[in-house]
Amino acid sequence: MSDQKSAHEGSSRIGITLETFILEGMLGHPAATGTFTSILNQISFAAKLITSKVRRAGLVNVLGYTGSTNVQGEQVMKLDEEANAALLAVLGRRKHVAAVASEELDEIEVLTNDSRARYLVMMDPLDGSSNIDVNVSIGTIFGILKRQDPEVLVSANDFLKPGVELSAAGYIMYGSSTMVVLTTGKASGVHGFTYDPTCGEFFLSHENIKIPEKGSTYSINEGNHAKWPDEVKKWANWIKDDNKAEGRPYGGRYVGTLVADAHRTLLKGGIFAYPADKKSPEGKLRLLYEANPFAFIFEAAGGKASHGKGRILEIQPTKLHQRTPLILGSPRDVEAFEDFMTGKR
Ligand code: P6P
Repeated sequence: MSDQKSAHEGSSRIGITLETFILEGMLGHPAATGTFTSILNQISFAAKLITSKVRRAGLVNVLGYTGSTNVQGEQVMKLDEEANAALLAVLGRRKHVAAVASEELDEIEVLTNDSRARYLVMMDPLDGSSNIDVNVSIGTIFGILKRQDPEVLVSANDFLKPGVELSAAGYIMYGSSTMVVLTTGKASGVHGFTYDPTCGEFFLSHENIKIPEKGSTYSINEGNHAKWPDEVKKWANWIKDDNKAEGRPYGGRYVGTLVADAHRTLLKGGIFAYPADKKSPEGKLRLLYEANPFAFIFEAAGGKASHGKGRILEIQPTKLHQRTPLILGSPRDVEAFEDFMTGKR
């Protein structure tokens, strides 16, 4: 066979738009179906709407804690409520999504019971809202699940599926630039798209993200040290030990926004951990719309996602807003954490 690659085969796809990437089936099945393409395009449209609000947050009085009115005297919604409203509005427009489970809503929001609505979306519309007022990166997290039986009225139970059943997952990070990172699973890979505000498009910037086997950074809120179980304290001391042969101590990095800490860990390797502790015996982070989407993404990128003693994606949910311990990262680093949690170390 000729070793002369065609121009297209040889050339990188960096620089094509998110829409082209999906429409040309590069995100694999089921993204290549019209319905799914539409949902992903709607989410990227919502990302543009939210970006514009996030970038102006400090100017139009849309701050994390204000309940005040803005300069026009309008009642200001908190940015997370705005993000929730924007996502519900765009997802409800084309009747492809039957219902949404959101961190902002106690119950699911039914968008339509039309049998053509084949998908469900779980989401954290604005993760890290406590960081809005100090201009630190925040984000949106989403998972997309196939509706079991479109002939049956949708209910909260339809969302209570293990994360292995997700059709797709992704996040939007509102950082120094706005990025969408998404996947439909290991076979299609994990891909990042960066927003160019001068033309209003997301361009492929990080094709086929793969997490390093092992990293050199750990990310945990050390302020919780006194509340951790002894196994976590032992791991935290070990990771900081001076052992050059084993690449320790690891560097500490902690933003306090899951999307930012997870994104850095995905790109650079290492470990992010929010274990259970005396204050949060079930863990702090939410299973359906924080842990599962990131676990799906990390496993698709060759990483691991654990609750400390097993896969996040195998947890059988029982409640919409249930919490879980969450450990994300390079395979070697998550395995080491699990060894401490199971007493092997
Ligand atoms: P702590 C933000 O409030 C959040 O939900 C996640 O984005 C983040 O990882 C975590 O809480 C930070 O929690 O207790 O360290 O402030």
